[in-house]
Amino acid sequence: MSVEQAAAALRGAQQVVVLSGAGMSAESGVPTFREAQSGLWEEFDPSRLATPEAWQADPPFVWAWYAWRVGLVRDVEPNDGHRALAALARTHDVTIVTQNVDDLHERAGSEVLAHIHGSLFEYRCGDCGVRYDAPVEVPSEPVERLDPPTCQACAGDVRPGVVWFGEDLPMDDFQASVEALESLTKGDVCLVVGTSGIVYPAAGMPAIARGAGATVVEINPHESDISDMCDIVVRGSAATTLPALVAALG
Ligand code: BV8
Ligand code: ZN
Repeated sequence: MSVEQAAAALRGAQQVVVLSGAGMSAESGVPTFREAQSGLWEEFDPSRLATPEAWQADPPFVWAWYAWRVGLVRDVEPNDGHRALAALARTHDVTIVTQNVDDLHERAGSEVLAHIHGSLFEYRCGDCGVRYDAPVEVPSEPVERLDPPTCQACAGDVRPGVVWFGEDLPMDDFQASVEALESLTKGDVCLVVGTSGIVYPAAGMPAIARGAGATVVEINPHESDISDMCDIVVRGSAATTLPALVAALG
């Protein structure tokens, strides 16, 4: 029933803003932040690793984790959920805002307005901030430590181009996302896919869509911190629900 409700909401929508979280990529084989990590990283808590303090304390340790994640994302494919969103954009005005640092939306053919928590595939100097565009070595086997590249401008350590806990979001991306949500009106839809709704300010975005008059639809197999404020809740996974939703649109 809820897929039909969501399809009915989408049918009338002029604009659709998608807010995706780690659950969007789960069925591609990319672990979410809440799931236990695999292998070498099993005993480490991502929210302790994704911080400036962890980086300052031990750059090779944090760099090794990101290099492992780069390799993991390079080795997987977008799933049917990513592809369904790309298909939806052929009939609807779809704007994607993602918390994910992978490139699976893009590899499925979607345009992404904003990676509000940055990208695994962008790097910059941790000291002088200069972008680092040279190829990054990804070890074939997970390693516990790996020296980060050296900045060509100041010899500082190159860091991942992601937003760590306690760091500000990239202002342009964040601003563009808020503007897209605020531009929604009654009858439009905000699709919230695969996020626990725990991390702010991303978790506050569905409320902006609701405040603008849009219908908020959650696609998540489990309850999240934003389920209560969604108009329609579809308890299902991204890779099964999104294709069903697009198919129901006819
Ligand atoms: C900020 C990039 C202003 C890195 C990420 C104290 C000090 C400083 C800040 C704070 C503080 N207290 C609170 C804060 C704010 C903090 C915050 O919100 N903390 C939380 C923990 C309370 N936020 C920040 O720090 C942000 N910056 O506020 O700047 C500022 C500046 C200085 C001081 C104060 C404020 C920056 C946050 C960005 C952190 N970076 N990622 C990297 O990837 O390494 S966050 C990371 O976790 C993800 O990007 C994502 O956003 C977040 C949560 O992950 P989800 O995507 O939701 O995934 P999760 O695993 O949680 O859940 C998966 C969901 O999918 C589940 O619901 C599951 O049911 C569902 N699912 C599973 N399988 C499927 C599925 N769904 C569909 N299909 C499936 N198959
Ligand atoms: Zn530098």
